Amino acid sequence: MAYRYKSDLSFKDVSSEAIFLNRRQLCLGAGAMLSGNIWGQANGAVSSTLDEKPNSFEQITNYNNYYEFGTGKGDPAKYAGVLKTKPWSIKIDGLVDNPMTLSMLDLLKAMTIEERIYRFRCVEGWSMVIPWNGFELADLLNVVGVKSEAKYVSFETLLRPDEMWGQKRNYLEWPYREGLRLDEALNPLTILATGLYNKSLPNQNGAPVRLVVPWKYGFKSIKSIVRITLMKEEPQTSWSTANPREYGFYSNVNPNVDHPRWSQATERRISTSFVAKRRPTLLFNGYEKEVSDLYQGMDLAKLY
Ligand SMILES: Nc1nc2c(c(=O)[nH]1)N[C@H]1C(S)=C(S)[C@@H](COP(=O)(O)O)O[C@H]1N2
Ligand SMILES: [Mo]
Repeated sequence: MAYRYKSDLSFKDVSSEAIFLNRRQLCLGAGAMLSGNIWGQANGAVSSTLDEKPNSFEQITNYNNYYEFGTGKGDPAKYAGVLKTKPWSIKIDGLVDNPMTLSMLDLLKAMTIEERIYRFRCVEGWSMVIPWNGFELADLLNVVGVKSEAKYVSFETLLRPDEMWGQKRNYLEWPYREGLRLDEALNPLTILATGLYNKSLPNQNGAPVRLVVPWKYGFKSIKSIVRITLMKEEPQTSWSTANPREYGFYSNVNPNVDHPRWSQATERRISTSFVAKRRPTLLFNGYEKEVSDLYQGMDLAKLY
């Protein structure tokens, strides 16, 4: 049995919606899975214990960054609906023993979907708490087999300008690309998310499958993935290509390393209150215990 990370966030203080859905899922369990078209519904363990209230489904699905559908926070909710996410497949290639193209259904059959309630921090200075459903990226990489020369993982979003109108603008190089060092990709916190609040991932959040790396700034968590490539060299990424001084490859959440144009010492938790509440930014977004070993001996101000 693989070791499973237990989230420090739990259902104790979670909204009634989550508790309702979770119970419903337990009751429907087998039936829902048999239908085979409820993508991303949890069928595995629900991780546990904790103290921060998740943002509402409403907040998580209406305040987004997804530049393929425009740069406004409300644009993805408005425009992402046109993206066709069925059928969908992910190609896994590069330095792997068994390169393959997996359909979304194959992927969901092979993986155990669990719930992970994570803090989420955008480089712009806002944050949320999001109850994702998904599986560890490591589980998928184990299936394909990573060759020993592989040191990095590169991810690519779908390129389909007819549906993604933002791809006709050149504020970023398309398709959107991201990357991780292999040990970051294998960390048990790193997941591929297929749902949130026990529903299939809404298009604006990166349907049908997106990366979630909770200790890094949100732009590392690439949406609507169609390709994963194992590489020897550090991959090119969209944001560091666009502006290397402002967006580094690592982009770990760090209150002590400011963005060239603003401080990262505090953040604003998205809430319904009109009073702007700022809270201190946590090193590695509060996941220091789980990930600080990855960066032993590295100067995090230089390798930002
Ligand atoms: N393909 C793609 N992935 C993306 C983005 C994007 O524009 N395109 N935006 C990133 C940024 S800046 C953030 S903060 C998160 C936002 O995720 P959310 O909308 O689900 O909160 O997605 C990231 N993944
Ligand atoms: Mo972001």
